[in-house]
Amino acid sequence: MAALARSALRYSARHEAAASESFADHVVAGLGEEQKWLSAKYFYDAAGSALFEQITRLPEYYPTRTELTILHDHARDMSGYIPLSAALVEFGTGSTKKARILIDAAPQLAAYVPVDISAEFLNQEAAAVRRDLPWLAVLPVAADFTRDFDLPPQIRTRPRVGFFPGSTIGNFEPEDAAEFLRQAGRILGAGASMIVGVDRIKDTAVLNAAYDDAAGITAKFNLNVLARMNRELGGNFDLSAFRHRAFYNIGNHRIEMHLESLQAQSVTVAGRTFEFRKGETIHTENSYKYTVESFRALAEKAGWRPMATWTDENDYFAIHALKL
Ligand code: AVI
Repeated sequence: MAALARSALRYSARHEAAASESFADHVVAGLGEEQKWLSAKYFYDAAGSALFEQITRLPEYYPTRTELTILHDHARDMSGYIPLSAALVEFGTGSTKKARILIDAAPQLAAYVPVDISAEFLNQEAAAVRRDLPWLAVLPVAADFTRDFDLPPQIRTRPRVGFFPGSTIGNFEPEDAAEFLRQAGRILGAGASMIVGVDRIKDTAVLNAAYDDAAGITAKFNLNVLARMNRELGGNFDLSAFRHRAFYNIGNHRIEMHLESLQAQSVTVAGRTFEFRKGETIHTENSYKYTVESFRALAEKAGWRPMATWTDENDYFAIHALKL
């Protein structure tokens, strides 16, 4: 459920035109290309979302744990970038866990606006925050946060602070990440601030392990998209005839996830048949990594001024404060 929010993302420039197409259309188009590919947004059905929650607890998957540590250690400092009686607008609220750390450290906040595509999930989360923090105006917005949406009228006169944790920004192609930041600026308005969690470039072995864990959970997460096509699109993928591949592409500063065909085979899905050569892959995800400087440069290109950056003792992850 938590990851339903992510289903709205445009994971690559190539997906722009595909934003409103059906899963079936997407599969037919993506598997029909020279380099077969699928948008990472299709990972997150109920089974995929549950697997992603497991990933966040894996010993090798450092991002979630590290970001939580940075938030715990520096939330007081971050609070210095949140003006009096401001509204915190969270883009794609998978869970309110991270926002709650910030809210606890920033009693000057007057309102919390979680934005998520799943209204049902959002209302459940909002009710829980309301119960725990009765002094805070909790104003959920059910919307696709990658598109323009209206902020609640109640916060029209309040200063706004955007919140985008989880390095979800890394799943956008860099030009889409810049476009997202530009759009967030338009939505939040003049004088806004933004707090963004971003995974950092680091030792290749650490990165590779985070996306190819010993317990095989990330492999299951990746392969689940084949199972999903079987379930939803009448596919006949044999999951044992594909293997999970994840590696850091140093030149492009990104983890790439693929599903590699272990044999020559033909597969039927969405009423079409696709041929696979032995060793051929379906490219299923990019997860871009940034240095502190390269992310600041991206933010500046999108019209934001970098104000502060907090990190962990290993320099694995960064949380940036930006201002318009
Ligand atoms: C959601 N997103 C930030 C995760 C990432 O690290 O790129 C998705 C993920 N894919 C494999 N493991 C985790």
